[in-house]
Amino acid sequence: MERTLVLIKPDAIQRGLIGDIITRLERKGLKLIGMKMMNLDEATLDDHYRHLLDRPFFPRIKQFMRSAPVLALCWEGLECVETVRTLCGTTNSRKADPGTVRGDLGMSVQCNLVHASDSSQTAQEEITRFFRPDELFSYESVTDAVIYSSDERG
Ligand code: IDP
Ligand code: MG
Repeated sequence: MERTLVLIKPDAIQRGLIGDIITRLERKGLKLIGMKMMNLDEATLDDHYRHLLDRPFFPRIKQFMRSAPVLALCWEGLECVETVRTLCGTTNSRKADPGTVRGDLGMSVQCNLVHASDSSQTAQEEITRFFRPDELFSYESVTDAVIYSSDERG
């Protein structure tokens, strides 16, 4: 099974949307294997958003991401990197599809409620950035037998 990293961003924390966002991912059938509230420091954000270093809005997103704590979540599931990206919706919340987190709950590009890893490789890097190994939990999910077929469970 694949793993991915989700950050519930400061706007969602301020708006009281933690429960709504986690519920969507739980109800989808994903397994929560790590959860941690934290204040992000400059160095972590420089690393996490280094693909945007040259963009004019880079200082603004860092300031936004430090305006309140974030909730870091690690989820596990079959092809869950792509599945979670789909559930989050496109970056610009105004254009995100209805039914997605951003499409249902947001109006902004910057304040778009969630971060989700964009590839399996990025997910591994990001999980390591936000969680120590002992903060991730390996356990049998009793519902996997009805969430997946036997061949999908492997
Ligand atoms: P993603 O979160 O959908 O993967 P990225 O391009 O990786 O999008 O950008 C990271 C974050 O930077 C976005 O989620 C959003 O908060 C912010 N961001 C991206 N593009 C813009 C922009 O044009 N203006 C302001 N903020 C932006
Ligand atoms: Mg991204």
